[in-house]
Amino acid sequence: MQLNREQLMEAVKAEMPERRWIHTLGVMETAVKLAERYGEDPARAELAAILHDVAKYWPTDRMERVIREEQLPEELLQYDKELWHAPVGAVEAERTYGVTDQEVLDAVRYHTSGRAGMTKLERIVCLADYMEPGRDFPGVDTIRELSVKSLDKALIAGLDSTITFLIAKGKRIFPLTMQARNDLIERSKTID
Ligand code: DGI
Ligand code: FE
Ligand code: FE
Repeated sequence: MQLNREQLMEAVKAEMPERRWIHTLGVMETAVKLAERYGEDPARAELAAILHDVAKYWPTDRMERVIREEQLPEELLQYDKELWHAPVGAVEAERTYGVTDQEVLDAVRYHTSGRAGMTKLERIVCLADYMEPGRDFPGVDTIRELSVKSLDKALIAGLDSTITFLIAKGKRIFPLTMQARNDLIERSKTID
C-alpha cells in the first residue's frame, strides 16, 4: 500500500486513541527539529515518528504472534510487554504501510529499547519520544535543555530516567537498554 503523507497520518491516527495521536504529532514535530539541528533528513525522521507507536494498542496476543512468526528476538517475551510495540511496529510499517527504508524501520524498531550503535536517526526518534511537548515526567526539562547541546547526552538522561523508573518499580531491564546507555556514554566521551 503506497500512501502519501496525509493518508499515512490518517491511517496511523485510526490505530490509536486521540491522546496517543497528539503524542505522535509531538514526536513528529520534535524529531523534525532535532533532525534539522543535528544534520539528519527531516522527512525520514518525520516518517519514523509518524509510525513509531503504530502497534502500541495492539492486543498482547497479536504482538506475541508477530514476534514469533516474524522471528523477532523471542527474548522480548520475557521482558515488559511495553517493549513489544516497537519491533512489532517496524514489521507493521514495512508490511502494511510499505516502508522500505531500513533505517526508518530500525528507528521504529529501537525507539523504546535503544541498542548499542544507534544511528543518528534512531537516536533522534528515541529522544523525540522522550521530550515531545506533551511529555511531563521528572527530569524532562533537563533532557530538553541537554538536547540543544548534545543529542547523546540528552538521550543518556532519557535512558537514565527509564532505567531509574524500572528499578523503582522492581522491573527487569531489557539488555539492549543497558547496552544503548553504555555505548552512548563511551561515544559521548569523544564525540559531542
Ligand atoms: O510508547 P511510548 O509510551 O511513547 O514510549 P516508549 O516506546 O519509550 O515505551 C515505553 C515504556 O516501556 C516505558 O514506560 C518504559 C517501558 N519499558 C519497560 N521495560 C523497558 C522499558 N523501556 C526501556 N527502554 N527498556 C526496558 O527494559
Ligand atoms: Fe513507543
Ligand atoms: Fe511514543
